[in-house]
Amino acid sequence: MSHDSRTALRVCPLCEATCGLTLTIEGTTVTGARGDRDDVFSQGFICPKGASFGGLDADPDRLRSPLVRKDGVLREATWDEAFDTIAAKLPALAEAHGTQAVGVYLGNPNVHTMAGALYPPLLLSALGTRNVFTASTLDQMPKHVSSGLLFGDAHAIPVPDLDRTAHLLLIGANPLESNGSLCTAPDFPGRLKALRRRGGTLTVVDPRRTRTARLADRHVAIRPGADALLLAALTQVLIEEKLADPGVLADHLDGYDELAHAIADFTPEAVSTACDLDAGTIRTVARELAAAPAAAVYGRIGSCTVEHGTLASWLVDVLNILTGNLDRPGGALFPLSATARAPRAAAPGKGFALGRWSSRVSGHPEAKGELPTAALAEEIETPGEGRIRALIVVAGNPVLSSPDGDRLDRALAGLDFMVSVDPYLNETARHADVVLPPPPPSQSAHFDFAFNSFAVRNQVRYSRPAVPLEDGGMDESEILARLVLAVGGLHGASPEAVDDQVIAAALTRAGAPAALAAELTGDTGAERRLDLMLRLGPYDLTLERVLAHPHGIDLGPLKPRLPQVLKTRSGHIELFPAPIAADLPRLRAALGTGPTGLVLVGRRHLRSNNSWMHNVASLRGGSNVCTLQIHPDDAARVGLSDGDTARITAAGGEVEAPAEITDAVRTGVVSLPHGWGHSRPGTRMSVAEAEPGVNVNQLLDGTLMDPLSGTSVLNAVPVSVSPAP
Ligand SMILES: Nc1nc2c(c(=O)[nH]1)N[C@H]1C(S)=C(S)[C@@H](COP(=O)(O)OP(=O)(O)OC[C@H]3O[C@@H](n4cnc5c(=O)[nH]c(N)nc54)[C@H](O)[C@@H]3O)O[C@H]1N2
Ligand SMILES: Nc1nc2c(c(=O)[nH]1)N[C@H]1C(S)=C(S)[C@@H](COP(=O)(O)OP(=O)(O)OC[C@H]3O[C@@H](n4cnc5c(=O)[nH]c(N)nc54)[C@H](O)[C@@H]3O)O[C@H]1N2
Ligand code: SF4
Ligand SMILES: [Mo]
Repeated sequence: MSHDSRTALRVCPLCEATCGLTLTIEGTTVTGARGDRDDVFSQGFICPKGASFGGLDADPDRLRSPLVRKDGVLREATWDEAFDTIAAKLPALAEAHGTQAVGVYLGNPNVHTMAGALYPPLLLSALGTRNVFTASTLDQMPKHVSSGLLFGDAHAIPVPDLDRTAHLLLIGANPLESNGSLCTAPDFPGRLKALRRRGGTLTVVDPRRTRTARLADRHVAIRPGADALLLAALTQVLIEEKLADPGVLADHLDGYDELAHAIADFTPEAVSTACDLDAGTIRTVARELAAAPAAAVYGRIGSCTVEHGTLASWLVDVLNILTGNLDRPGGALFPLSATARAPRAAAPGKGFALGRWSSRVSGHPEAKGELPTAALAEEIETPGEGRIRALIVVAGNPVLSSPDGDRLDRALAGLDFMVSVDPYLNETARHADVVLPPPPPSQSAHFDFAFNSFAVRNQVRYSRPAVPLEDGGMDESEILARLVLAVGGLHGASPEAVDDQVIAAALTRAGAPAALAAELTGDTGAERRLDLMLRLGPYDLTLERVLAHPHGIDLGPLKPRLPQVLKTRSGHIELFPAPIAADLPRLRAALGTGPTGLVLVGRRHLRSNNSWMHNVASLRGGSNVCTLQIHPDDAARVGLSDGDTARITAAGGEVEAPAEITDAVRTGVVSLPHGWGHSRPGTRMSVAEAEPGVNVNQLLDGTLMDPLSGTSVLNAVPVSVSPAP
């Protein structure tokens, strides 16, 4: 360590695990990152992405000032010019063409930033548009819908009690690469190993023999897309063999008899062909689940971004409920984060409504106020009243992350106006008229509003910026507050006024004295809002107290919270809600289906993240490559040798990638990672462009989706593969 170097603590924003980092800083540059051993939650764990924090932070391709398009060319501009341009264009467009003419796309990193949690809701209400699209309909929307229907609250997502469970049934997730999702658990791998060490068992359902599957007692290599059938059969076995025992939950359940009746024909024998699993294995998995002293069923991407994503997500919790594991230690529990609203007494709620409105062109029902991202392109392209003419993208790259990027790319080129809030000029932002770059993470404060509510332990940590904001930079909270003002006709007003308004409204809603506003501490509007949420939250905390604990405050293991969490109209868990019942015939129709050809699944790599970390040189190479994984039997049948260029064709188009022959994928299945395809002109990601890979989502035409949630089918997609000519 040189003389003028110092350290600073910072929670890592790069995945859902939220590890505490100790950054080494020379001057204003982050030169190193290691795990913070004293962090109350992560206790020193770090992965290669966290260790590359400095490289990512200092990436020379990061934009350091806004860009504004003049005469067709994006040029560096001042913040005033950027916001003046937005204020001159957007309100006028909405005035001329109606509020629906402005669309919004919110990408994944919004759940990783403070600004992304605090300001997008204000942006949406300032705009008043229903053309709201997010990465959720490429991801976890099925889980929100199933939780909404079961518990009356789309955000009430139970998480597996990893540290105390005796049995984990893990479906379509690969936490050894992803480090976990909708289950915030620093050192997920270590927690799985600890489960095995204490005599617990791990079953992994995945068409690939992943690193996670290799750790398991049992790997069930299911045919992709068939998980809802498997889960229905597990449920059927529990009921038929009288293994279902909801225990104390029985008092809070509606719909058990209807469920039992509806599921009766989904026997292991009936689903066996479609799942390509033998019936005996399915019965064994069900019996082991029922016999475990405490067990949790947990499903992620592979169970969500599929044709029956909502049914699979629902059945995951049906299994937790029927085995009495929901809401009990060692099972699946509802976290209570430090910024959650303090719990009220249990009482019936408003319930969860789906399809309150529909998309204009194809009539897709909304879910949680959102329309399917796969429908964004047609909403821009199709003439008529309500056509999207302007788009605001915050932290997103749908040209690579959603189906048929070429079509969306063309649609974006036809917009009247586009704003992108992004540190990179990526494949999507290249179409923007104004690009607003947030500062690098070292210069930003960090609080996990989203992930604390999915964490396997209640805890709270807050990091102030580790390095002062660079000259000419603007904090993302201020960027988004100014954007709210600019679109709402209040351009030029103080961004702090936005926060003051929110604080006043929150105090009124909570029935707290307005004078409390004056007691809030914090250097910024965002900090004062955090302080307020902590004070109104369930643990009687303040910002000051959290700041006094730089390694975090442990708030203890997850505790049972039922029936208080329930917000259904009945005040009960609605085990067999009507929209689910109406979708079940579609699953029944799938009983008869079997493999007809190759299907495509995705994969993630530990040293990458969706579409935006391919620009960090130190994370590239090795197995972090865009190859088509194919089983040796399939490779031989289609005539591919290892390293040959394979042509993959599907409904949305075709791509070519090197074949990687491996028996880690089961027969009948091929795998390509997503987030690649950095070959479009006009971007500024020089490292990524050098070895661009291909965009797997070009294989999709966007028509396949889970109808209840509007989530795109990204896994179990029919493809054909041949050697490239
Ligand atoms: N085939 C296939 N497609 C998939 C998936 C899959 O498994 N298979 N996964 C899907 C999933 S789960 C997701 S979440 C989506 C993700 O889809 P998106 O959210 O659309 O895309 P990302 O690649 O996460 O891009 C995020 C953008 O945010 C920017 N960014 C990074 N940090 C910040 C910040 O602090 N502030 C701001 N404003 N911007 C920032 C990055 O530069 C990047 O441009 O992709 C989906 N697409
Ligand atoms: N390193 C890294 N970490 C990340 C990300 C990243 O890109 N890189 N992305 C982050 C994001 S946005 C998210 S949402 C999470 C996702 O976290 P995970 O859900 O753990 O994501 P994946 O690693 O894609 O694992 C999905 C698994 O599902 C399997 N699968 C595919 N189809 C099926 C199917 O039909 N049935 C079953 N049972 N399995 C199937 C795939 O083979 C794969 O192993 O990861 C987050 N963390
Ligand atoms: S596991 Fe996730 S949060 Fe932890 S260091 Fe790696 S990227 Fe950061
Ligand atoms: Mo995601």
